[in-house]
Amino acid sequence: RAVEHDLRHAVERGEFKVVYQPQLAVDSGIVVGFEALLRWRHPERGTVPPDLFIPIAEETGSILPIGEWVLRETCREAATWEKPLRIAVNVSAVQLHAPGFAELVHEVLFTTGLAPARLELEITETALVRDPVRALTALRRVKAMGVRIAMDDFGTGYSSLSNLRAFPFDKIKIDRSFIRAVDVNRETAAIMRAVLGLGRGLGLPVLAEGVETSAELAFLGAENCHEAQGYLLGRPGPMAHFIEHTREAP
Ligand code: G
Ligand code: G
Ligand code: MN
Ligand code: NA
Repeated sequence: RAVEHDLRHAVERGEFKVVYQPQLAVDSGIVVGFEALLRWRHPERGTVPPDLFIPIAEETGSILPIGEWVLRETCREAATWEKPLRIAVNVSAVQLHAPGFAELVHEVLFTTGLAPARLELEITETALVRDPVRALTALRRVKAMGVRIAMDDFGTGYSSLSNLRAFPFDKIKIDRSFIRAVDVNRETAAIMRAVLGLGRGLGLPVLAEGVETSAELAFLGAENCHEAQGYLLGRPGPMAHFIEHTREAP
């Protein structure tokens, strides 16, 4: 496929960029960090969404140089921010299982000078199932450096609960399918309360993804959800955009 070939050269051609989406503390409304989201500007196709190219990059292995580029780019950028906010970076299963992943994280932190505690790696449950022993080893090694680990898309995997127990997560990111209409849907609200209780019991902060309405945000506030992210609070954008709007500037 043409996309495969183009992906292999996209890093060196400078076709990728990172956009940032703010993550806010629900009680204070203060921005506490940003999630880095990859965008590919293809010379003919225009902007290709990650849902489309990341699976291909994982299949062909080009996710390794791409993932390394994202990590380096975001750590370098975050190290220049005035406020020491957190930067969350998505890590694919292929990266997590590749030999040398922990060494790469260590080297990027050293080279960019970013404090390890400011880096959070977002790992989906599906990234853990391929080779759980190997995944656990890699996660323990990055955690030992002081890097934080968030479980991404919580609730959509096969064994969310056992994964929470088996892996050293620092945060639960609840999938946006559980936030939509949480203020009016009784089942969704019951699930959200249960997950928030789970987070409290385990001592893990919970972030709600995909918050789009103020009624959803009000529900999260009333139920003491720690953090939120979504179009209501800020769309993914270039860092320059946040620096101009001083309220969110890092
Ligand atoms: O930004 P958007 O909502 O289009 O992202 C779609 C999907 O692509 C999300 O599941 C997100 O986690 C994933 N994604 C975005 N950026 C990256 C990245 O840098 N690496 C990996 N592995 N996944 C990413
Ligand atoms: O899977 P992950 O959580 O990494 O993906 C984040 C994706 O969710 C990004 O592609 C981002 O653009 C998207 N996203 C962020 N906020 C919202 C929102 O409020 N609504 C919807 N539908 N998508 C969102
Ligand atoms: Mn994510
Ligand atoms: Na997610």
